[in-house]
Amino acid sequence: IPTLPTYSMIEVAKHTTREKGYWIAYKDGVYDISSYIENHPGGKLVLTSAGKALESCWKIFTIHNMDHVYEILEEYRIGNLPQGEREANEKDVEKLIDLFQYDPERVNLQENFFIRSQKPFNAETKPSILVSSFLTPVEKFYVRNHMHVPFVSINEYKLEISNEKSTYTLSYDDLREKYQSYTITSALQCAGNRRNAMNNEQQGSVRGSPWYIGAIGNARWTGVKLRDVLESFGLDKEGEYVQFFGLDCETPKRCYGASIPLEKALSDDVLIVYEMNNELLTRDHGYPLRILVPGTIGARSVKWLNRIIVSDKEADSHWQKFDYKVLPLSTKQPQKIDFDNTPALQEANVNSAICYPASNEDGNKIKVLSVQPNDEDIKNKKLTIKGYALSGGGRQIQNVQISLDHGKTWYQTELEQLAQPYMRAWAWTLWTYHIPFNDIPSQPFDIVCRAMDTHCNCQPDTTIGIWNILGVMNNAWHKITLQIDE
Ligand code: MTE
Ligand code: MO
Repeated sequence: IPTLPTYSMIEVAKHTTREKGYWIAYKDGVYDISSYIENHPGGKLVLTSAGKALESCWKIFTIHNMDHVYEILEEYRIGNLPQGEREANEKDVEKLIDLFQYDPERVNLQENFFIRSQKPFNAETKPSILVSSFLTPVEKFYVRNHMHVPFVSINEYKLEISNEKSTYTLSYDDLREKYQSYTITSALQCAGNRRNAMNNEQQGSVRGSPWYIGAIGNARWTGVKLRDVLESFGLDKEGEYVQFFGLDCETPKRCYGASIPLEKALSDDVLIVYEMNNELLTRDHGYPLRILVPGTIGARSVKWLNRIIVSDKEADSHWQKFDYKVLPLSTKQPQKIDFDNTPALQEANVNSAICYPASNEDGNKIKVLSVQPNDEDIKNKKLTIKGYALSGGGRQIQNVQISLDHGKTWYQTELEQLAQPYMRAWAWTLWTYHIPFNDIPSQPFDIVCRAMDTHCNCQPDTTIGIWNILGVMNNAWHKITLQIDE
């Protein structure tokens, strides 16, 4: 745009404060996005690229839907970049991509996962694997990373624990030697699990990684009680929240972070974990230490734990304040005010899904699933159906049912679950049902499942009443359509 002045990247780099304004470069333009940031929650994220080229941040975070930002960006254009600066930006991009070169090596990905993004790495477990064992093997457990995987040298590692008045540190060995170890079995599920079903024609599309039903797993977690650690420093008396920050940071001050109420933090089963299924935590799952908040959305179980802060406030992180919330259901363009007025998600809701039969193809793409009954099923003249169910806050599943006529008639499934103390049912439930061939209506046919927890919380039949723009907490009846090939 010839009528606008030309600014170098050096000039752009000086504008990273409220006083000077927040400038960014994108393609061959220079933009002053100060007023955009004031009014848009997503703007806070864009802020990480203030003074830089926008591409340098967004190219690597491929899952963020930034299309709408690019569209409105033109309104904020104040100038042009001189020729040649573009190439310089390109180098910037490369530098940032390098962060991911320290991600762990990952094996058998195609066999175990549907991969949602590589940088950052996000992969969900294939459905048939979910129901093939009560504990999900570590190498098949879903991975949800918002950034690169930080590289931790254990000798230098220190966990910082503080409140406003005092700061303490623990080495990895201190933590393992000074506190008693505990093991619990607990499911971990992303609040965005099953999000893709909220992308539908009637209701529109939602933001975020398009998970099918596999952003979930169930494991044994070993560590020390967060309560024991807080008590040992006298940090259990004051404050309303406990904040956790990871070592994965976009800038030194913007690290992954989340918080939970102090009361939950002091409850029996919130752990600082070092082992998953009796093996040291792997790097993708938070080595050397992560938090496990059972019964609560996965986002609060912070990996690569760096700091614990007892505070009167919730964590001041993007993921606590501007994500993982069920925004007012009519909201299509989230505003800061929506986020400020909506509580951060904590406890999970009741949910279930059909995982078998399944195919190796991405569940999101299958309209009709063709199955060949196995020999056992042919002999018994029954088709075996399996899935998982779970609820939040320690509530046990009391039943899971399936229907072949969209909810008029229901069949009770057999449950595999652990005996767990009241309100401490953290593990998931696996369920099985054998459909007599005679009960199968004309083909192809739909199967839906639904679960009820011990507090009689039920799943809604469709997404109609629960659709939300961030696509979180989808627990509508899960439906698959089958065609039996004989
Ligand atoms: N902790 C850090 N430091 N960084 C992250 O990106 N992702 C969170 C949570 N803890 C995340 C994190 C989210 S949204 C989920 S669902 C779980 O970790 C996923 O844990 P997993 O990758 O071990 O399955
Ligand atoms: Mo998540």
